Parts: sequence; structure tokens; C-alpha cells
Amino acid sequence: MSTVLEAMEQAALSSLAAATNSEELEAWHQDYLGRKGKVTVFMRSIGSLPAEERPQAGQAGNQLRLLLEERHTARQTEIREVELARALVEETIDVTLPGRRPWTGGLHPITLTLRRMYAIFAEMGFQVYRSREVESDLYNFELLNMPPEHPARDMWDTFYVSDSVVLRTHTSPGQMRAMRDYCPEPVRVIVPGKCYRYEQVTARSEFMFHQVEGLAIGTDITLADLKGVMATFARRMFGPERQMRFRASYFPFTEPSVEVDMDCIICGGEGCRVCKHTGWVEIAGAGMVHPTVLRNGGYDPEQFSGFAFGMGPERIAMILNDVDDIRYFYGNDLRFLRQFGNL
Ligand code: 2U9
Repeated sequence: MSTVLEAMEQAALSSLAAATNSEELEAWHQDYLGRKGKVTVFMRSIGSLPAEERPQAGQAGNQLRLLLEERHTARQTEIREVELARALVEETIDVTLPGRRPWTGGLHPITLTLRRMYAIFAEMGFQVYRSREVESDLYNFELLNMPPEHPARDMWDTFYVSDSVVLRTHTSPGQMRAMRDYCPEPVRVIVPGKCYRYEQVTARSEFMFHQVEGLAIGTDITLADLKGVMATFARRMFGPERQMRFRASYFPFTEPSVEVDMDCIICGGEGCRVCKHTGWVEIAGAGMVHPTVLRNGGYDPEQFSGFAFGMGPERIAMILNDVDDIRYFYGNDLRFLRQFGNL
């Protein structure tokens, strides 16, 4: 019996020495000490030995098991140390490498433009007044001096929600709401926001775009105030040397009405692609609030006067950043959007 165990011990110790990694070591443990391992099988066989041989065989078997467990533990420690040393070499990471900046997104160029506009108008005392994008025909047209069938309605191709509800074609109904809110107090607001027009999308027009319209109402407001506000805006937004000019125009809600031009920021008036060789670029429409509109807002036109203006932030952003197609702003092309510095 002891020769069987001696042979088993020799074989076990030499194959233990040959195990070089955790997997082989585990296989060795199964092979000798596992549930069906050689030592276990031997221990189970003791019951079939003659009674006088059992104590000695049991003792010898137990000694072998203890020896093998002990050697296994020692070998395991050695192998773990080797494996750890290898992992430390093979899996080193360079902690001095600079990190990768996570993607945080950024503000849209139109949002950036709007914020600059708010800041400039805030300096001149204009508050931001926000209003609804889904409007009634009454506020979008009628109260602004465009009764049903008025030919001026042709200026705006309209998305109708129902017979009397529209997506606002301009932010002007917001100014009407502001007038009715504040009347009879003086008013100085800008109304920014999205507007919608049922139009062919081209390089110059989108079906959704933004406006920033302004309104000032008081007892002694003149066209000169409008000129001052427009010039101050242009010089804050585009540079202190900007020159302005007003051209006569027509809007149903203002009388007189003007279009506001400034000298071209690219060529300074010499003539170039941006100003289409005129030396001037249009930045706003404006005028003195029509007496009918003042009355609809609750103000007596004999006592009150006011000016109003409207600008397109997309157009302003295009002039500022030399963008020649409005569709870039809503195309969601990150190659375009990232150029605005904060993406
Ligand atoms: C009320 C009274 C007066 C708003 C005005 C314009 C002229 C104008 C557009 C030009 C093209 C904006 O950039 S654009 O899309 N706007 O020309 N808007 S006067 O006048 C108002 C509005 C509301 C109660």
C-alpha cells in the first residue's frame, strides 16, 4: 500500500512542479485532491481493505493529502507572484497621458447670436418679452392692421392650424400682447423667438427661423429715437465705425416704415460679394407704430407714439460669420456647428 502512495506522491509533486499557471494548478488540484481526485479515490477505497490494514492506510492517506495541500498552497503563492509581476509589466498604463476631453455639446450659433442681441438691447433698457408660437389670426394679422382679405397678408405665407389659428409668421403678435399687458404704462421690450412660414426652403429662407422684434412706446418717442437705437445696436454688434442709412418702405403696422441698412462689414462700402456690390447690407425693418395698431394695443395715438423694429438673427449671424446659406443652421451638421467654438 505504501508503495502505491509513494508513487502517487512522486507523480503528484513532479506534476505540481510542472504547473506554470493558475489554470494548470487548478487542474492539478482537481486531479489529486478534487472530489474524483486520486487521493480522494484512495481514501474511499480504504473501507474495502482488511480491517487490520485500514488505520495505517488512513493515516498514510491523510498525511499525503496534507502534504499535497501544503505544497499546492506554496506553489499557488509562487505562481501568483509570477503572474502578478507579468501583469504589472504587460498591463502598465501611462498615467501621464493627457485625458480625452468628454463631449459636452454646446450652444447653437443662433442661441449665441440671440444672447448677444439681448445683452445689447438690455443696455438700452429693453426687456425680453416672450410670447406664444401658436397664435390666433386676430393677433397675428387683424390687430396689426391686416383685416381678412387685406392684400398685405400676401407678404406672409402662413401655416394654418385651423381657420383662425396659425403658427406665428412673425413675432409681432407678441408686441401686441405686450402693449395690452402694459397699457397705459410706457413699453420697452424685445420679443425674440421662432417664426414659421409656408415657403420654399432656399439658401435665403427657411420655413422656421427666428426674429427679434422690438417695441418702444411712450409720450414723446420719435423716429430719431429709432435711428439712435438702430445705430447703437449695429455699432455694438458689428463694430463702432458702422454707418447707417434708412430707406422708405412699407409695413402694414408701421407708418412711416423704413428699411435699415448699414455699411458692409466686409468691404466697408467698397462693394463685395456679401453686399452684392452695393456697399450696404440690410439688417432690419422698422417704423413708427401705426395709429390703428397703437389703438388696438390700448394706447391713444393722440397721446402716445412708438417705434418698432424687426430683425432676423439668422441673417445677423450670416453677416457676422460669412455664412452664405441659412440652411446650414438647421442641417445639424456638426462640421458646421463646431466652427462656432463651443462644441
Ligand atoms: C406691433 C407694432 C409694430 C414690427 C416690425 C418690421 C418692421 C420688420 C421683419 C423684417 C425682416 C423682421 O428680419 S425680419 O424677419 N420685420 O421689418 N417689424 S416693423 O412692427 C410692429 C410689430 C408689432 C404691435
